[in-house]
Amino acid sequence: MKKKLNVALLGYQFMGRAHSNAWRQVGHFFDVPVEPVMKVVCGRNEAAVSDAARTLGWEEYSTDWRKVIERDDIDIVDICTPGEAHAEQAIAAAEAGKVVFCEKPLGNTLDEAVEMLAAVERNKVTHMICHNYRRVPAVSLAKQMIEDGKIGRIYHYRGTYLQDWIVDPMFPRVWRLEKSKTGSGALGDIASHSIDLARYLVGEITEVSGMLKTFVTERPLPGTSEMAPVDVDDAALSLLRFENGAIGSVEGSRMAPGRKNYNRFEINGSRGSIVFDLERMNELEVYIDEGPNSGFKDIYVTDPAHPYFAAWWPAGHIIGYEHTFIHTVYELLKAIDEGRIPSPNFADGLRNQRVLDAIERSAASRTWENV
Ligand code: SOE
Repeated sequence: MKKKLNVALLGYQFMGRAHSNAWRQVGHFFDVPVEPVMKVVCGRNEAAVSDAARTLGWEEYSTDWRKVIERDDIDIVDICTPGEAHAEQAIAAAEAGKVVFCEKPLGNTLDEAVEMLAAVERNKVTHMICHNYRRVPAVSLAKQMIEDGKIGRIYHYRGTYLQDWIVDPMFPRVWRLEKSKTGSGALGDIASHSIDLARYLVGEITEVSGMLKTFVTERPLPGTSEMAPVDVDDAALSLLRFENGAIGSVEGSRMAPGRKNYNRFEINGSRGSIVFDLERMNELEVYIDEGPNSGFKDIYVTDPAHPYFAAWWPAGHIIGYEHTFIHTVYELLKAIDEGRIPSPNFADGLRNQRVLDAIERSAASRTWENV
């Protein structure tokens, strides 16, 4: 019989729901080496968290995450709370010897991220950050192709992550628009994913020249007409220099009408190019230079031979956003079983946060900044 590991989920809103679904489904589709048990979900509001436990499939609920982390029967702590709670919760979980799985960005500040990595290393616990887009089959395929040298030496990375959910100036000032709760705006929330993909696919970023912009500086507090300041960026834009000589750019904006979850990258190398767009996530556009008749081709990444697809449906039966979390959790379970630290982990989270911090410094100084 497989070893069972009890999971505690902190936070049950959007990301918590995606993670709950992953914990529930992973063992149905993948041959998991250890079996996760959805033990307890935590939240501040008792009525809402008890409802979440019932609808999302958790055995128990609690309004006290500290007590849950102290429990001997909890093995994995999954952190899906707003950024302001990440550091305290992750450090407490590490001190209690738990596996720590944390949403991005790692902390609200660089200092928090430094402390979080130190805590998991000091306590020798398994740790992972949830940059789920690495686990889109088309993105994993892009990684394989780059590693196999298919597009040669990489010259350019262009990462673009655009959304439009706050274009309306009367959209309320929710927690994602408050620096004390979330650290930064589009920069940490979505550009951080493009930065993670840049690091995963191209390499380390060493220098940035960044710009941040808040177009709508006041918004109504939720449920009222009282206006409150917005102190995070609506849009973040940066040029990048990579250690391996490549150059690139990253853009995150929530002010791009019509762009719902447009997480796109284009990579150009000496022998070809690769393009990915999350809004067509089962496809990868690839150009390999094969002489005058070369052209971009669309690879339909749904074949059992493609990453993760053997676990799903026959070719052509597409998968979606939620599958990326299932794949991420599967990678975590394999790493736990094999006694190794999975990827991406808190060291990646810290490295990402150093890039975010450098972009903020550069936006303030209006000069290039080292990461
Ligand atoms: C924000 O709108 C958000 O939900 C991010 O927080 C997620 O990380 C991203 O994957 C989708 O957009």
